[in-house]
Amino acid sequence: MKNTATQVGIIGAGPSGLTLALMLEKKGIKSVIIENRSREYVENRVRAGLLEHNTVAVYDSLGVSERLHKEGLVHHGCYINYNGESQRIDFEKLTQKQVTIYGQQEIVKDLIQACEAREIPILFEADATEITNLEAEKAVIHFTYKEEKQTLSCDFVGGCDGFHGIARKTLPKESYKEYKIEYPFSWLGILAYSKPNYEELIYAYHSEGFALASLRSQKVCRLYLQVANDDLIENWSDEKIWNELEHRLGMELNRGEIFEKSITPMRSFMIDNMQYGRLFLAGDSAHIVPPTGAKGLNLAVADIRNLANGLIAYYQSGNEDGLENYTKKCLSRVWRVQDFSNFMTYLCHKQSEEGSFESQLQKSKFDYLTISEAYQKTIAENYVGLPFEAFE
Ligand code: RFL
Ligand code: PHB
Repeated sequence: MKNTATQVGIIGAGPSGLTLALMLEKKGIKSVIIENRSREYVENRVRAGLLEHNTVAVYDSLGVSERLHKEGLVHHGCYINYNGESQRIDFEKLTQKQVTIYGQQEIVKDLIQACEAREIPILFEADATEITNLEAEKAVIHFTYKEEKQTLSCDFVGGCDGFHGIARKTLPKESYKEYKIEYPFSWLGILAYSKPNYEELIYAYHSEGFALASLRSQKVCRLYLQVANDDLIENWSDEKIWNELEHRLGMELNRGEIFEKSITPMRSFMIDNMQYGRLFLAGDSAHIVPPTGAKGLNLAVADIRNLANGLIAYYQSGNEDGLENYTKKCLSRVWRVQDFSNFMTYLCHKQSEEGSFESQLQKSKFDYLTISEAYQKTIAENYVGLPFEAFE
């Protein structure tokens, strides 16, 4: 059995783990990343696409945003539609801020490349199985790498291993309370080689269900449809997907080859404690938001900023305040993002029969949006991302 040591052991090479490693490296703090998937798998996993200005600023400060600025698309507004009526939310006018469209897998590629260049070790296909000694001087991550059992001893563990990882399961059950909503609908998402014939994202409520038109570039569209939780991808031919998207969005689309399609359940989930002893959770390991607010990756980066600042203060001056208050610092933002993501989900999805009390309230919210700049501003400032400082 091989035993190694580092300052911060990180489980997971998603946006959380990679960003943490790079923030620490900038201040000379050593880390090792343990990732159970292959590099190819991680770099091609299709997920998020929308970055807040806060997230872009973090990547600028890490010197990893050159390609993001070259290939990313800056958006100054988006549309919210309701059965054919349309309201633009003007981010620029309402908040003087923008968002950037850039695929999560592209960020992950850029971050892995930067880790490589800065000699941060990433062990791919290394499966973390247990975290022990959380209350001792050194914590230990147990993992299997190339069929060999190994350990990594470290001062701290970054539990950046997503919703299905081991970090959250390692927290003592009595140390947290869990909150969750499982929505009665899912998203069928596609990527297609076609030129988008819309310039900004369109969130569309339709009596037959929600649709979202997004994009990745001038050649690739990213589109989503609300489907039932028990629906199967086999039920959706390419033709049926395009027909339904056009119907719900109320516009013709440039159809092209669909090269990725999958169904994702929608849930809100969080725990109200993100640390125990030497273990700190960040990103999807601690919370999931439904994607309607485009917030999951952005929230992960906000957690990581708090964790990195706490670790840097500890290593630079022995000050443990940032680490002790880590959960508290994160939770106020997590609750805000949970509320916004839940709000956008209920605003845009078909949940009850048209004409019911709930659906009339939903329509009334949309009508209010068309007459109130204050309401639009509330949506815009959450959507582009409230400043980090607002939660400090
Ligand atoms: P990740 O990306 O899940 O990474 C966790 C990593 O840990 C590894 N792992 C392990 N490694 C070693 N040992 C173990 N035992 C391990 N267990 C797990 C996994 O292989 C993985 O590589 O979590 P992280 O880093 O916290 O990042 C979170 C984001 O990925 C997520 O929040 C976003 O993708 C959510 N999301 C969106 N976020 C946005 O900010 N903007 C968006 O526009 C947006 N759109 C979306 C989304 C998520 C979606 N899906 C598919 C859930 C759209 C969709 C459809
Ligand atoms: C995406 O482009 O994948 C995307 C954009 C906005 C969302 C969710 C996903 O709210």
